[in-house]
Amino acid sequence: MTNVDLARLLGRLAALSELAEDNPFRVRAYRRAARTVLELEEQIADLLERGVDLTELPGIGKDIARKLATMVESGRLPDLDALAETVPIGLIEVTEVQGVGPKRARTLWQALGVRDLTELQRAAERGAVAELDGFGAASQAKILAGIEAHRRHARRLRLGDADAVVRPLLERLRALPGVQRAEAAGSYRRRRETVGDLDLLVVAEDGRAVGEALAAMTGVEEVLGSGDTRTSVRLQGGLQVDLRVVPPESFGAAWMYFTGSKDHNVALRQAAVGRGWRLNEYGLYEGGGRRLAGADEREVFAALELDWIPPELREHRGEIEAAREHRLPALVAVDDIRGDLHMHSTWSDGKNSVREMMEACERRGYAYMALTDHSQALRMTGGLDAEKLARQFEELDAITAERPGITLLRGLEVDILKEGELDLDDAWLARLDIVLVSVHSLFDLDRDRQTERVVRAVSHPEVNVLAHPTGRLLGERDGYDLDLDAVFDACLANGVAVEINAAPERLDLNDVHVLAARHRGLIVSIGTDAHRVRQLDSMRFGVEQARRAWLPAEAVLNTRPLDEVRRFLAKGG
Ligand code: DGT
Ligand code: CA
Ligand code: CA
Ligand code: ZN
Repeated sequence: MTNVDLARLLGRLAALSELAEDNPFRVRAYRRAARTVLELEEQIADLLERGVDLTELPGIGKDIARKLATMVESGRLPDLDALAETVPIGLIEVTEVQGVGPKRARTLWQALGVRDLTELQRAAERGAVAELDGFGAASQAKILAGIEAHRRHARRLRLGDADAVVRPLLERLRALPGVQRAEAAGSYRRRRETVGDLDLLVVAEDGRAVGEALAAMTGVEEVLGSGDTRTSVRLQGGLQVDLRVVPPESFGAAWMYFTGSKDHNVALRQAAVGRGWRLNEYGLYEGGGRRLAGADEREVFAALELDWIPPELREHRGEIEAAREHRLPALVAVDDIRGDLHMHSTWSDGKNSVREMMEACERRGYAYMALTDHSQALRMTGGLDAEKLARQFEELDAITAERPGITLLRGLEVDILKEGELDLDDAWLARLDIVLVSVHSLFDLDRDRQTERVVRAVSHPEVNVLAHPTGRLLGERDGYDLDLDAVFDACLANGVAVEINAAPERLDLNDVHVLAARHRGLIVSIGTDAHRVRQLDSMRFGVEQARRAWLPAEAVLNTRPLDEVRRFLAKGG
């Protein structure tokens, strides 16, 4: 069980306890513990394995420590199972609907027998909610809208999780007899950070057979609909898949249409209409009906006198005008990356040794890498103080002496302390090749104080990169309240790069923030924050978000050759 799983179970326990009208202090304690777990850098499972006493963590007492150990051991939380006998588990989702909350959920359950979201929707649609004391027609309408919104948001899957499903699924489809082509479209192809549902396109002789094969695949939980050209299924874990079978002469047009985005499509269609033509998912047609293009995307773009637009840019942010004027940027690509500037080793909470991380980076063909373990304030991670750093340097001297293949930059991910002070003294900061700074505590400070804190940290002359600048965890935790404009200004004034943290649960900065950063002229560093060798693979997720922000390779620090990176780190340009 990961920390996210553990926090989710504790959160559910808190919600059910509250619905059961349990002691409010206990409810609060569960919530607090869930947050502590979520904000931890190191996995609870690893802490337990090392024999760390969990009660040392803030907000974790003996009782919750025991629960955590049970969950890690068995994957279950018996108290939650017991409570679920008396309170319907589906009510938790009801409490999450805007305008409901635990008190009202309890009322809806006891007065109307509502046990889950669907039952609440039915009760509201037949008008029963409006008749309850303290509800009324307005609040019933609000609840219906809330259910709709909840369904829209709560069901989005992180891109990284979608990838794990989609890649094997496409392979299986491509291996089916009679399938000529199978591709993903939609937000997945545009590499949005989360995916609502998955849109797949297939060229095949027998559409029905492909649909049936999809429906029969392992991992498919429910078939929502099927026909000759379209099949919809829901996978375990909730992702909905819409598969469409298209004729080869329409494939390009269909791929464009279902890749979207919707706003991009609308603008593109207007471009066709402007010439007296028609563009839809079947092809591009002259007014008289003569077909101009359709089989191939590039052919359709070319017929419209547009350069081909990479899917990541199809968000209606000026890409069509840029394609017309041949000024789309050459977007950064994974192959442009020459090094990874954020990673951890067993010196703090990483799972692989420095040597293993170096070998893995060398295998990737990187010219350089930065080792950036945590600083001492993150005690649970075994963060480094000056004394430990000195010992690390000795090991690094020995390793670099034997490995000429890749350059190791000596770094640290230095914690930003309460008032923006740094968690290492200046003399040691000066000895590092690269200094990352980041916030790992006091997420709740008000906007002004949080902003001041981060601005002060990046204004320190030894700082090079602001790592995971907003602190958000996708789908789990919003970023801290921060005036990013002010932070960006301070970074620019001090020669500090902002990070795209490529870990799929972070993607921080996001695409929109990166666009803003780039407009200000900031340099972006893409770092994986890898805590084990395998996570070095996350680089591509960071690159994809950079592409969504229109970044060319020059805007990304770690596409540059080593001497230029060193010059940047020395604040010489
Ligand atoms: P998602 O699934 O919420 O992450 O986002 P998308 O972009 O994958 O949206 P989805 O699955 O509803 O539709 C896939 C694509 O199909 C969408 O990006 C554009 C196209 N599309 C869907 N509905 C419409 C529409 O009403 N008009 C136009 N022009 N295109 C549409
Ligand atoms: Ca979709
Ligand atoms: Ca769809
Ligand atoms: Zn980190």
